[in-house]
Amino acid sequence: MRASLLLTLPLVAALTACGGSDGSTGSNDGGGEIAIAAGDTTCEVAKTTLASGKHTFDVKNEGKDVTEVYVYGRSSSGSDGDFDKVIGEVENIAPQTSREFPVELSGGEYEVACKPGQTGDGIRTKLTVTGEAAAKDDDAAYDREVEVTAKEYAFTGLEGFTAKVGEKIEFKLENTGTMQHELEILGPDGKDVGEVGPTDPGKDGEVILELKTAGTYTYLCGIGDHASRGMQGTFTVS
Ligand SMILES: [Cu+2]
Repeated sequence: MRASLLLTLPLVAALTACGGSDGSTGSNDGGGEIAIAAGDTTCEVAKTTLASGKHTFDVKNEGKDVTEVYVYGRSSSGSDGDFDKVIGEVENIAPQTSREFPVELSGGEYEVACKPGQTGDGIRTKLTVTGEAAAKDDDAAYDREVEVTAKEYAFTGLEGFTAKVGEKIEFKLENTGTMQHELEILGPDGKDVGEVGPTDPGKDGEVILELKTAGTYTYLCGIGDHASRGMQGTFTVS
């Protein structure tokens, strides 16, 4: 069934589709949402073979814990890579509520992960997408997310964090303290790579940074004397 689908897909149409596809609703599937039932120990995806194009997943949290759902493609190491590249996600789904998220999928293998408690690798379900593969793996907004918590006067979440050269990391800062904090990242040369700027107590912010050079990076809070009080550390990119 998959093979015949591929054969009937005109190559020319597939090649030109990215330039002029006439609408954001253009799912080759006839549209419609794909339901995901996310429980405390289950993650049921209503449809696990899809045509390439834009799809909307509709997540219902049937569990007792706040959950989040990711769609992962393979990492940059290609067909052998782990499923750890974030293609789409939705977070903070309270129990017994539903959230939707759109994902643009090119041909290939994917995994859906439901993460009850919003932690860990999640409960995984394979997803097969028929149609043309993406030209290169630039279709992800970022490769990985790391969650960092800031309060007086320490960061948590970056202990043991390492990255590969060229990885695009979303640093997500959550301020659980009682005053403003920020997360500044300096490259191996000591120059600014980027930052999540001053963030109010109880709020969060994020920045996507491509870690282009190998070496030791420094992170710190640049507000007042927070860095010298303990809000600083390092991680390695290799
Ligand atoms: Cu601070």
